[in-house]
Amino acid sequence: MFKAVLFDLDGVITDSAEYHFLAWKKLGDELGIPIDRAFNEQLKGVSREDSLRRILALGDKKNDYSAEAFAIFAKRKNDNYVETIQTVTPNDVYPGILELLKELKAKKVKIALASASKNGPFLLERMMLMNYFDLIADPTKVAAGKPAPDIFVAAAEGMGIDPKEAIGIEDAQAGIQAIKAAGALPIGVGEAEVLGTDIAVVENTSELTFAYLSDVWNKGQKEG
Ligand code: B16
Ligand code: MG
Repeated sequence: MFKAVLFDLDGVITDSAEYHFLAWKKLGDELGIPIDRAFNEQLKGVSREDSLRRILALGDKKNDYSAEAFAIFAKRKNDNYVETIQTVTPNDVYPGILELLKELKAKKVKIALASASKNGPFLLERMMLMNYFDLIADPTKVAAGKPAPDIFVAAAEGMGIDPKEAIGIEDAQAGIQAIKAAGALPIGVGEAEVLGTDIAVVENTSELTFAYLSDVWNKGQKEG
């Protein structure tokens, strides 16, 4: 049986992935770089700075700005994003997530946050979920962001658990890659066409019950 669940935040626990998208879109419009939802899939799970690099590359403006301008753009996006998440409440927790957290606690399965976001702790506080988490991996302390495995490895090992004994839940292509690279078992939230047909994917977080996770784990163990 799995010993831990490593949660992504944006797009898994709540709809903040949409706010990230809108904030990047606003900045993109200001820079004359249109960002659509298809391109946004490449930004999900990716750090603020790496996201901005990808956006500038998309607009062929990679070498157009100084380090100071780059920092100002990143801050402007974050200020905009932070403004939109001020009103998040426990009602914004995605369906089934609170129930899953409670079930995991009851079964003594460890729970960690493996989010790339520096705003993760603030959002957990707003949703009153902080107490469920045994550990919040610090994205500023890992050498490489998603798709590198570092944040998932830090989340599992920080709780004294081998990543191979953990399930990771993600809504991003970069995040699924990171979970696989860490050696944990991935479950995707979203569309199989986007996240991969080789892994378990749910369309809605209400499907993420303890029974479902156990089922995926047992199948994964047999196949692996
Ligand atoms: P911040 P996750 C990621 O969070 C988001 O998916 C991504 O869009 C964002 O750029 C990244 O966090 C950094 O967030 O700018 O708030 O530090 O999906 O890993 O929970
Ligand atoms: Mg995410």
